[in-house]
Parts: sequence; structure tokens; C-alpha cells
Amino acid sequence: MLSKKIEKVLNAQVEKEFYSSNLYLAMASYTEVKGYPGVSQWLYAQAEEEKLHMMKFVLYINEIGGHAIIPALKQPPVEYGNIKQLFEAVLEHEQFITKSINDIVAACLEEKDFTTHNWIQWFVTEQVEEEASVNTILDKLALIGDNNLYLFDRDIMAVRSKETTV
Ligand code: OFO
Repeated sequence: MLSKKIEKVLNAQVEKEFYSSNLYLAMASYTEVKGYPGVSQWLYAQAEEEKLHMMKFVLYINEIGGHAIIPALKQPPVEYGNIKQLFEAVLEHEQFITKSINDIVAACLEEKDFTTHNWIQWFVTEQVEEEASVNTILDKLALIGDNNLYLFDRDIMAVRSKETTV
């Protein structure tokens, strides 16, 4: 039985995942026009993955008797500075998402919703992987500095967390 409180936090997460997808899409477009095809490909793939995350929430909410609400689009920023600043913004966003997932876990325990608690564990693990892959990218950027971004751009697709499916 889905409580109103859990339905509400799950729907809030639909919006956050949708925004994640649009944020990475905006970053992909920005890096594409700035001449970083590899970074842009990484971000386009990330945007698709976030859309799958959103879909997972939509399908789960409806499956357990709630009503998934599709939110309005919020426009992400247009400019993201240099490549390092952009990936720092990605990490910051993923940390925000991790906190949000952890808050859902806490709400599930409060409400004794062990079904959703079990279901959300996939996202707990996913956030560890997502933060780790962005941290790896930031480590590489720290090593190479502003030189050699050509090679970084060429090789970045090797640093991807696994693909997900709904
Ligand atoms: Fe980036 O994992 Fe969903 O938001």
C-alpha cells in the first residue's frame, strides 16, 4: 500500500530525474558547439540514462497503485564555463541526487514501506557508480591540466557507468 507521503517523494524524484536528463542534454549541446565531440557524446548518453531513471520512477509509482505526474520542463543553464567547471557542476548535481535518494530511503523507513525501500536500493548503488565515474573524470582533468584536452575528449567514452534499461 503506497502512502501519500511516499507517492509525493517519488513524484518529486520523477521531476529531479527529468531535470537531470535536461541538464545533461543542455551540457551536451554546449560542449558540442564548443568543439568537444567526445564530452558531448558522453553527456548525450548520460541524458538518455537519466531519462531511463525517470521512466523507472514513473512505471514503479503506477505499478504500486499511485499516479506518476509528468512535470513541466525547467530550463537548465545555457553556459557551463570550461570543461573542468562543467564536470564539477555534474558532480555537484549527482551529489544533490544522491542526497535526494537517501532522503527517500529514510522516508521509506519512517513509513515502514519496505517494498519501496527494497526497490530504491538499485538507485542507491547507481549513485555510487555515477559519482565514482565523475570523480574519475575530474581526477583525469586534474592530472592533465588545460593541456591535452584533445586526447581527453577522444578517450572520455571509456569512463562510463554501465548502461541501464527500464
Ligand atoms: Fe545521475 O542518476 Fe539519475 O539522476
